[in-house]
Amino acid sequence: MKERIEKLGAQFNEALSGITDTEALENLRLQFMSKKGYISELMKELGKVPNEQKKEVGQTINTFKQEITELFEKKKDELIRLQEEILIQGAESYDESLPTEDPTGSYHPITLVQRELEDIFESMGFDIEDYTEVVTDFECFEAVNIPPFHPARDMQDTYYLSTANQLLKSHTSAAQNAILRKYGDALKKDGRPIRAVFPGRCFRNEAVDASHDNTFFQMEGMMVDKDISISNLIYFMKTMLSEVFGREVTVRLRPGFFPFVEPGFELDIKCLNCGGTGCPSCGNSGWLELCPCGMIHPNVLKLGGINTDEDPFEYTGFAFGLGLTRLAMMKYGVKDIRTFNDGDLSALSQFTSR
Ligand code: FA5
Repeated sequence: MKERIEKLGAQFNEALSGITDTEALENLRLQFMSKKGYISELMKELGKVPNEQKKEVGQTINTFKQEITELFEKKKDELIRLQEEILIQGAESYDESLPTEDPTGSYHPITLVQRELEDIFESMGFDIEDYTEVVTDFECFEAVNIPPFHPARDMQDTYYLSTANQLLKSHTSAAQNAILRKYGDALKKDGRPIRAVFPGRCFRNEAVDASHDNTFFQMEGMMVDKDISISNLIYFMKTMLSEVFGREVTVRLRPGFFPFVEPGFELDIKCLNCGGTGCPSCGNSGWLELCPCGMIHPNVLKLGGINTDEDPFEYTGFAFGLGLTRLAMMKYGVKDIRTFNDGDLSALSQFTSR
């Protein structure tokens, strides 16, 4: 038996020294260590060895098994290292500074519209803010005057997370409280008006159609100072729209209910895809709800630390929630909102040069 083990050892070493890839190494391992391999055969033969020699022979087989296992592992590591070196050498021949023949990437149309709007609002003295997509129930609802169990919550079918009190932002108004708190001190101490816009992705459990998606962008805006009125709101909305479209567009302002503004309005734009005759982009109404807005509700200003109960109207302000995705539809003549999220590069890469 000892002789047989020695012979197998020599056979293993010889085979191992000629191996240059992991597949051949695995075959050798199976030859020796699989259920039908040489080691199993040796273990079966152990049964025929006289009892007084069994212990010693058993130990020799185990030692042999251990030795070839170690040699196998060592060879495996060597081969993997070698393969990595080959890959690294190959990578060195890649020069990332060389020009590529692939066409350059393009901006998503929403990014383009968002940047354009940011420039417009920045030129009117607005700060640009970013906000998280996961927010708390307080930020999204309570801070904007929608208490728990209030029926106004039904206006937005929301994705709640299993984490306590968190949800995917259903509207950019979720950042209003943070904005009021961030800029409130400068308003009260230095008289610097709050003027901020904050774009962001919103999520709602919508029945998706040509003008509704479950993931879309809004751009919220707020202005707060002493004596801010509806005229200020209308001026900023009109300026923004004529700048974005580069021409006069037909808008209509009608009353709208949102718990965080009083009074509240719906600002609709006459559908630019059909000229107002009705099409799927505007739900066949000829008008597209684009930018609800209104004068900020006293409760929101109070919760944001701006006014106190003693003088709930010391500061006033307006807020709006522009549908950025719908604006992009109108600006670029996109007929179906789903185009923006379906990842079809042939459609989405057309806008950068415009
Ligand atoms: C709101 O989300 C309010 N937070 C807006 C607001 C802010 C009002 C500040 C007053 C003051 P609404 O649910 O209507 O309101 O959405 C605002 C805009 O987002 C809509 O006019 C529309 O342009 C866009 N929008 C809403 N739902 C979708 C959707 N499912 N797909 C695409 N755009 C949408």
